Amino acid sequence: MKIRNSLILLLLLLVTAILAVGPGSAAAKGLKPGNVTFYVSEIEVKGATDGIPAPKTDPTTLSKGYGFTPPGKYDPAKPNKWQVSTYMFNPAAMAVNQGDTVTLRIFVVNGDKHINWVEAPDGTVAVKEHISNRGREYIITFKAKQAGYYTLRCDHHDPTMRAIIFSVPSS
Ligand SMILES: [Cu+2]
Repeated sequence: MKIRNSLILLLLLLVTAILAVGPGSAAAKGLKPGNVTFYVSEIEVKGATDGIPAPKTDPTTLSKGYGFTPPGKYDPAKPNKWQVSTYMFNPAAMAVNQGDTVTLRIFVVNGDKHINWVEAPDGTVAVKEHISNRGREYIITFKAKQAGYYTLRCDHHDPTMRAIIFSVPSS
């Protein structure tokens, strides 16, 4: 009986803890809008192998931003070697509170050119389009007036190169 009561108490504590930190909780609602800064890298992840046979992937059918270099085209000296690659933002998911002033300090690690902008939850432009080049840091700021998903986008590698900034509703 003691063990059962202890388990019930533990369960109640767990539920209370989950409710206390959840996005719709009083704790989240009590937060005042502030300034939030994220450091975001623009990176390319790639990998090549001749250790396994290449799939029959047609690179022209892949989503833009995904790359597949088939055997023979990757390295003529190694006819079985092939490569896959993708461009991405890191981190690709962030969270802020509605009303926060959001600063993204974006560093371009890979890719000579990206075309970046931020889309608001209602589809309007939160930050205008600008070209980003490798080796430079770009600082953009916007106020998360709306609740929902802001999207950091790259038109050059869309739709695969996107990052979500979730604006948690203030009420
Ligand atoms: Cu890009």
